[in-house]
Amino acid sequence: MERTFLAVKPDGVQRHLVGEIIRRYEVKGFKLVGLKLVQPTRELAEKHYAVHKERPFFAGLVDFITSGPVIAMVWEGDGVVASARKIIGATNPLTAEPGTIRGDYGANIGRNIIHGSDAIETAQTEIALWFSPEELIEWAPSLSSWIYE
Ligand code: 3AN
Repeated sequence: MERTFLAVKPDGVQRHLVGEIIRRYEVKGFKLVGLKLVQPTRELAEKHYAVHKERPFFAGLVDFITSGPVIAMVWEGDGVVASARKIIGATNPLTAEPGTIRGDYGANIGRNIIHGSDAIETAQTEIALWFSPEELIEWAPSLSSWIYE
C-alpha cells in the first residue's frame, strides 16, 4: 500500500493547527502509520530540502524548519501521495484553493504550514530520512471495509 510523508511545519504547530490537519487526513480515510514531534537538526533539514540547496530561499527555509518542533507523520492509502498534496494545496498559500490546508490557513509562501512528499519515490526517501522502520506501525483499521470496496 502506498505511503507518504507529511510534516506540520513550525508555523502550523505554533498556530495550533496540528489537530485540524490530522483530522483532515483521518476523515478522508487514510491510515496513520507513524507520528512524532521532532525538533529537526540542521543536518536533517538540509538533507530533507537538498533538492533546493541552490535556491535563494534555501538558507531561510532551513532556518525556519529548524526553528521549532515539527509533527512528522507517515500516512498510508491508495493514491495517498497525490491526494495528500491536493488536500495541502499549492505551494503559495495566496494561490492555493480555499478548502485546502494552505488555502484556508496560509498567507505567505515562506509560512506554508505543511510539507507533503511530491512523488512515491520522494515519499520513500523522506520516510527513511525521518523515521526508523520500528517507528512505523502495521495495524488493521476496523473501518477498512467502509472506506475501501
Ligand atoms: P511544496 O512544499 O509545495 O512541495 P516546494 O518543494 O517547491 O513546494 O518548496 C519547498 C518549500 O520551500 C515550500 N514548502 C516553501 O516553504 C519553500 N519555498 C518554495 N518556494 C519558495 C519561495 N519562492 N520563497 C520562499 N520559500 C519558498
